[in-house]
Amino acid sequence: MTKRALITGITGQDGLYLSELLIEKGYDVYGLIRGQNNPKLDLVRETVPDVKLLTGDLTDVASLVRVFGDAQPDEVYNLGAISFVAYSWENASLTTDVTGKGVLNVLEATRLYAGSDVDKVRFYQASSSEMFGKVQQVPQSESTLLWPRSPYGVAKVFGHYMTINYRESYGMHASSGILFNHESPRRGPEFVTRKVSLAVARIKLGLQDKLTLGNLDAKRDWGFAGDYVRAMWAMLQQPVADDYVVATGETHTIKELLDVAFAAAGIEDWQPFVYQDPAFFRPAEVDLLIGDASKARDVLGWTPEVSFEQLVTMMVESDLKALSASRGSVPAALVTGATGQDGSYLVEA
Ligand code: NDP
Ligand code: GDR
Repeated sequence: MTKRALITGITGQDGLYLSELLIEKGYDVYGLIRGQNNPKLDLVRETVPDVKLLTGDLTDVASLVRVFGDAQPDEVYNLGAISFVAYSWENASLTTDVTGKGVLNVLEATRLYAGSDVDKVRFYQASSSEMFGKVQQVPQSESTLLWPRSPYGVAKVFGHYMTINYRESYGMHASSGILFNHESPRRGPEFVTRKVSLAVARIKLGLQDKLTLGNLDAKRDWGFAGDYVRAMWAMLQQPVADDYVVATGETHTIKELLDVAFAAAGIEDWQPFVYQDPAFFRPAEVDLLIGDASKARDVLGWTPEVSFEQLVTMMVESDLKALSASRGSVPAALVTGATGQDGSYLVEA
């Protein structure tokens, strides 16, 4: 029988990669989409046209109950969240509602949907290496003490323990993937890897001459999103639910990211282009992330396939290609009298 999966966060980076993977495996995929006119709707329809979209919001438990009734899922992947760490200080309460309590809402909708048959559905929670926060132990594993350093991290810790609690309280097949940073050409431009790859491409094409960043000494364990969604799926295929760290085991500074990204565009020295601004520093930083994914390797058989250098080069090349294509396809026009009535309508058109 065809398996059915419900994904929250369908418009995000991971939602798209996971949809592609599940469709390739023959699943019927349902995606939760929010808002009356989500700007990423067209992107989802173009990238994964077979996904069926259902309207709802992580903060609205009634909408989730309805969506479960419509999708009748065998597997639920809870990827929806306010996921930008820097933003979480500015909107801590909203982040707590969506990234934290949103998990409880989906767990509760899952429990109600399953009723007395807990084996009816399996649940995946998108936990994060941001939960480790202040460095206690290197590399970080499933048993490392959690010490979150941002409102986002605190909200993720809530979701993580709530997932474990539902597993222990109700016997639900609820697993939590503690994923370290993973990136791709689909990464949002607010995150540092994509901010850098876009800027490098624009600098190369003469569209920009300056890249302003925050802390260049932070270290992250960066992998490829396409590799990481395989681990999510593998967790839900296990006979027993559990928690797994998913990481490459390699760490790099932002400076090393700059080295590889600029080199990928044929620019030897990034120093003349890169500036620092305190506005991009965080009130509290996670200084060092490096994950020990040996449990995922041993139990799930998971290993990453794309290296750091390949990942960063892929992102720069993708941005160069897209920017070159869009530049080539937009004709230039000179409008005299642009401030007048007709001129301003013409400029707008
Ligand atoms: P994105 O930021 O790309 O996507 C987040 C998704 O959440 C979007 O689809 C967004 O939809 C949705 N969303 C936000 N608010 C709500 C809401 N109130 N109701 C329903 N949906 C909502 O994240 P990623 O794809 O990168 O990450 C997926 C998950 O994995 C997130 O939970 C993230 O915190 C977690 N994670 C990510 C890591 C990474 O390195 N990428 C590492 C570890 C964990 P909309 O279009 O409506 O805004
Ligand atoms: P992170 O990713 O906070 O690890 O969260 P992000 O790319 O935003 O930051 C990584 C590191 O880069 C430093 N940095 C900058 N970051 C951004 N965004 N912009 C800058 O200009 C800049 N300059 C330096 C940051 O200080 C930080 O140390 C991501 C998200 O996907 C989370 O949802 C996920 O849970 C974690 O990864 C694991």
